[in-house]
Amino acid sequence: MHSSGRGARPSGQSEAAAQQALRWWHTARFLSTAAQLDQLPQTGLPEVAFVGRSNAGKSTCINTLTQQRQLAFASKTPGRTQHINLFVLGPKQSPQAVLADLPGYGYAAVPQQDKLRWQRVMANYLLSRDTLRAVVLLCDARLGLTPLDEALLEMLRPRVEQGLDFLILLTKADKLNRAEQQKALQIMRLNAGGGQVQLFSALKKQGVGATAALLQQWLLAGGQPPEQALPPAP
Ligand SMILES: Nc1nc2c(ncn2[C@@H]2O[C@H](COP(=O)(O)OP(=O)(O)OP(=O)(O)O)[C@@H](O)[C@H]2O)c(=O)[nH]1
Ligand SMILES: [Mg+2]
Repeated sequence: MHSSGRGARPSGQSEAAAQQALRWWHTARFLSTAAQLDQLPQTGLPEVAFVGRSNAGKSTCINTLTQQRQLAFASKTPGRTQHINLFVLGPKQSPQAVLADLPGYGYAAVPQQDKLRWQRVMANYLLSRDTLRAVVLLCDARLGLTPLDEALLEMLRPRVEQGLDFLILLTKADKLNRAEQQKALQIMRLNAGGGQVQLFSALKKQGVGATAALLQQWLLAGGQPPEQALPPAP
């Protein structure tokens, strides 16, 4: 992704692709919620998971991408919602993809037992959800990778090697000046081991179109056309 700087203006073509992708993200609607893996529906649809530390900006990012104010709830007590929430994307009659919002990790006030339980659910999800096509790791641009983020990257490595797409979003980029943003981007690119990195600000709408277009491309690439994913009409 090249147009990650705040001042960089996307070309006409990528601007059109971003607009089209944003219209697609806007179709997101709630599908289901689950506290455990075996409660998640098998949708057969390509899925993208949003993960990251509590307070990294996941809910805000999902609401910004989908242009819906309250699709993902920004919780008042961080780290307390230990559920996987699924949202579906695409036309109503022919859903095309699923967005999974995973609870944030690393919130200090969560009891140790809950933390361990949650880490197990998350590891299981990331390693065994067979429709998982892509993962977005959100990370505060000012903080960079924390040890828990690094543990998550390590856990994902085998799946990335098998073809899982992977994007690190540097959130709250508006808190950094231009030079700091470029530095954060460079450092993260070194750490991302070849994975994609994108500066993102919900406040300044930075990186929104580019992220929407990239994830849509990943989710729909090689996927079945929606007609074929549906059972035949009666
Ligand atoms: N300045 C700035 N603040 C942001 C941005 N995105 C999110 N925030 C703020 O960061 C805080 C946390 O955002 P959330 O979206 O609730 O974070 P979360 O990752 O969903 O947190 P959990 O649900 O606890 O895991 C909120 O106060 C947001 O307003 C951004 O782009 N810029
Ligand atoms: Mg949240």
